[in-house]
Amino acid sequence: MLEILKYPDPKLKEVAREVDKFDKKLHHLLDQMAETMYGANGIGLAAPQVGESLRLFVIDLGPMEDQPAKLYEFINPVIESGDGKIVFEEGCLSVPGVTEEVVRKERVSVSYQDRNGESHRMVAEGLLAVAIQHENDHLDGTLFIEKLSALKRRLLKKKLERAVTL
Ligand code: Y12
Ligand code: CO
Repeated sequence: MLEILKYPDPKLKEVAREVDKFDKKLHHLLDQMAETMYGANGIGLAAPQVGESLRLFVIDLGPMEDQPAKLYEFINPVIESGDGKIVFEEGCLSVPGVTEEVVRKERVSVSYQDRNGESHRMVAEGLLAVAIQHENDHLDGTLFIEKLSALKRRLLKKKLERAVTL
């Protein structure tokens, strides 16, 4: 298991760099990230959360509506477009103990590469679209708590800072 960095670790605020080597080291990192996500009962994990400043993330939402669980790996993702609006109660393994409603696009079109460097495009909606946007924000150093109203964000940050200094 890899260590999951927690808010307010400054590494969570960095903009991650593109992946340019699709080698064994990358495959090992992806495998370790999936193991870490499952081990922490998460449904998504981005490389910056484990201290790796790289543009990649893994998602597994578990079994849904008669569909078996599926592990998604997104490398160098780019959200090309989005539409609609969805409000979802989000949590994050880097902000333990906090869940808040966040407004996102209901549907997104995302281009990305797989672990072998092959390019793909996917249209995702609902929970998968939420997860992709949440994880993609990590690659730009943004946590879901930054998406809240100014008042909610201020109250929550005070609460989190108090918890850190206790
Ligand atoms: C929808 C919303 C957010 C995402 C991003 C991925 N988020 C997670 O994987 C959140 C995991 C999580 C796990 C927690 O711990 C346990 O369940 C044991 C948790 O509970 C506490 O921190 C107390 C909160 C969040 C994808 C899709
Ligand atoms: Co997160």
